[in-house]
Amino acid sequence: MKPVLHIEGRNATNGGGFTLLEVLIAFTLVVILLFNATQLINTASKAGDHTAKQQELDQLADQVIDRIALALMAANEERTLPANSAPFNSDLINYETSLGVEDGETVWSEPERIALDTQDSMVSWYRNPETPDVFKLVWGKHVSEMQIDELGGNNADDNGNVLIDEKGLSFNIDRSSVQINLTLRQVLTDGTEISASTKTRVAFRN
Ligand SMILES: [Ca+2]
Ligand SMILES: [Ca+2]
Repeated sequence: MKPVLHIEGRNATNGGGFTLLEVLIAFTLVVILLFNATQLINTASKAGDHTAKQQELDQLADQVIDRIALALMAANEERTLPANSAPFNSDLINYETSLGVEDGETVWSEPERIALDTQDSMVSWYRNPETPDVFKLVWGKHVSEMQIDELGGNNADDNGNVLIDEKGLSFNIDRSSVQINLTLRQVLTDGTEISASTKTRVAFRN
């Protein structure tokens, strides 16, 4: 003989079940809890994304300024233009490096340039700039138009760093060294803006 399965149900009439109202309230609570949990996960994941992007941008700023510094270390003080000192500064630098000595004479490299291209927010390196033989390499992207808290074109030092109207990439030479300031800026897909600033001073070796 087959076993018979008895399921004892409860209903509102005998006082032991759930009313429709109770079910609705429970359902609403579950929906609210799920919504909050989802929001929390989204917020956490966004914060994680921002941290990762910020770290990437910080790293990029360090890499770009290291590359510029390495190039300018080999430059010659007297063959570096414009030779401006703070508060004056420039978003490009022209220089030549010593390749060695031949018959008692120093042999100089072809003219080189490192410059900010504000239209593309890039920093580029050039060999033989402004000639038909120009050779260009992009060294970094996301360069900010201006340094943080600096307003352009007002002939004033708005961010209190001694430099006037300095761009996202700026050079100012003090006798035998050059200070490089670099600020990168990036707008993320959710509209948040992040930035990374770094600076260094390089002594000319030649
Ligand atoms: Ca300034
Ligand atoms: Ca200014």
